[in-house]
Amino acid sequence: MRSAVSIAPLTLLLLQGCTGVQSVFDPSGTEAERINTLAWTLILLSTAVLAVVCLIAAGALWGGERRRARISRERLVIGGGLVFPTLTLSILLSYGFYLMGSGLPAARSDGRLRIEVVGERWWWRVTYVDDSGRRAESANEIRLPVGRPVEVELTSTNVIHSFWVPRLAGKLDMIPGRTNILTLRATKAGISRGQCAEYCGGAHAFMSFYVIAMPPDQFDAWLVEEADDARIPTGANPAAGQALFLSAGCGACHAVRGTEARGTIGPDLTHVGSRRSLAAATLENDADAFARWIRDSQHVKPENLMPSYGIFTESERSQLASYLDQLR
Ligand code: HEC
Ligand SMILES: [Cu+2]
Repeated sequence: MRSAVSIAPLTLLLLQGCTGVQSVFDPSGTEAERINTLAWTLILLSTAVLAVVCLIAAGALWGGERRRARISRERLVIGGGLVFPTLTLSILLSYGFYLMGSGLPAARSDGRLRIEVVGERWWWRVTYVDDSGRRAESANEIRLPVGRPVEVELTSTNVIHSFWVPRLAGKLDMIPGRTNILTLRATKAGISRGQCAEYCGGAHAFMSFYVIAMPPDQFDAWLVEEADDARIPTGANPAAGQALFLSAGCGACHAVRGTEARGTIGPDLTHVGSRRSLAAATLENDADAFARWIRDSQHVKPENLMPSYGIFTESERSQLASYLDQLR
């Protein structure tokens, strides 16, 4: 009894995992809803079977003479031990196939928004491709129009990663030289969190991202802005920050569209200030976080592929930070 009492709070802690931005039990996409239905069907049915088995076992152990005789009859052994499991497992298996089958991508359809996601070490390269073929590159965050199916093309240029947003769909591997297609359809507006689900070395544990599902008209307006070049900095600090950004060589790895920074090794920073997080959901996104990232990136996210920049003075760092922060 005492141990039961001390375990109770722990169970509550576990149950906390059932809600929130990264929970399979709190689906916000068609595919995840299917998985949730299947999971609950299996959990409830297997609980019922377990309860019946426990009852029979209790009868066999502690029941009276007549009950035990009934339990040991061949009918129960063949019926309960052979016919019942074969039948239920076959039905469940077919049900599982049926549910999962309806989640397979339909034939490749034109006019549908595509999002290419490339697994990098240790961040996500995200490119929106609209029906006219126009491309807009971004990183570490995915936006989706609620209710519209979106084809997400997954691949990698290095090692195997795995794309998993539990509230939207099951996980799918990102394999170099292969493109796997996942169809996402968000059913309600809101924020979900995704995580790389295949160990990929170094900073794997810090390879996460947010998915923001928004009403379709807002999404369309957002995508037009996202495809645009970066805004020209106004104000002394951001302007000085931009000059520093270009002269310090950040543009060798990063692109800021509309400037001569065209690097492709690191994330596209054209609209980095408008993202929810920095460095693949490692830091919140504000001016302080930019400054911290620049000075201490190797401490904040050990082994990531951007060097820490100890060379800047504090005021230079804050200029860089104010520049990046206004890249909305
Ligand atoms: C050698 C290549 C390289 C150079 C040079 C470089 N970076 Fe990076 N940077 C990266 C990589 C790689 C990442 C992704 C790190 C991660 O999240 O794993 C990154 C991430 C970032 C991010 C976070 C982006 C996001 O999407 O959240 C910012 C901001 C940034 N760098 C700013 C700078 C600034 C400012 C400079 C110049 C002082 C600079 N970088 C120089 C490679 C570089
Ligand atoms: Cu990984």
